[in-house]
Order: sequence, then structure tokens, then C-alpha cells
Amino acid sequence: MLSKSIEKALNDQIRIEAESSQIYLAMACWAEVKGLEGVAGFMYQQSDEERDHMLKLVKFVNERGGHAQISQLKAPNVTFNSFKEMFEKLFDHEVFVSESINKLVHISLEERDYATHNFLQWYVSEQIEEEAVARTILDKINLIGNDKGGLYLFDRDIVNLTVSS
Ligand code: OFO
Repeated sequence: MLSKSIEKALNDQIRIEAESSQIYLAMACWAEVKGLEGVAGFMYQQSDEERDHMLKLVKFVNERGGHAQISQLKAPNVTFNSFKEMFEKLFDHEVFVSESINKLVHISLEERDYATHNFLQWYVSEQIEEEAVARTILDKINLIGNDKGGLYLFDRDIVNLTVSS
């Protein structure tokens, strides 16, 4: 059974994962209208994965005697000055999500809720992977700089940088 404070913290994380999905969906749309099909495909996939992260939490909360809350979401940023800026935002967002997961892990230990603590380990590993992929992408984008040919090749190759969920 979840305590009220753990239930609230998990519900906050449900909202964060839903917002992540929206943020990445907006990035996918922007890349698509800018003609970068590879980047768009990658971001659509990231958006789907964030929804899966949200659903996993929803089911856990409901199964443990809580009630998952589906809340109103903040509208995401829909345009960017450059792909570099877009990927910087993606990286910063993943770091923010990792911090949020770490706080949740901390609360679960404080409350000696070992079931929630165990459940959260999947998210801890997932964040390590997602931060690593975001960092790799940023490194590549920094190498490319303003070279259009480089961006073309990057768009073709990003499909190989998938994150498993
Ligand atoms: Fe990429 O954030 Fe979910 O967990």
C-alpha cells in the first residue's frame, strides 16, 4: 500500500513523464517541418517511450492501492533557433528527469517503501541510458556546427541511436 506522500510523489512523476512525451512530440513536429525525417522519427520514438514510462507509473500506482492522477500539462516549446538548441533542451530535460527520479528514490528509502524503491530502479537505469544517448547526440551536433552536409548525414544516421525502453 502506498503512503499518501509516496502516492503524491509518484503522481508528480506521472505528470513529468507525460510532459516529456509532449515536449518530444513538439520536437518531432519541428524537425519534420524542417525536413529532417531522421531526427523527426527519433523524436517521435522518444515521445512514445516517455508515454510508456508514464503508463508504467500509472499502473504501479493503481496496483499498489493508490489512484493515478491524469493532470493538465504545460504546453511545450514548439520552435527552436537551431537543432543544436533543440538537442541541448533535450539533454537538459533528461538531466531534470534524472534529478526527479533520484528524489523519488530518496523519498522511498526515507519511508522504507522497498516495493517502490525496487520499482524505481528500472527508471534509474533508463535515465543513465537516456542521458548517455542525449550526450552522444550533443557531441555529434557540436562537431557538425553549421555544416549542412554534416547535418544531412546526422539525420540519416540518428536512426542508429535508439534508446531501448
Ligand atoms: Fe526520458 O524520461 Fe522518462 O523516465
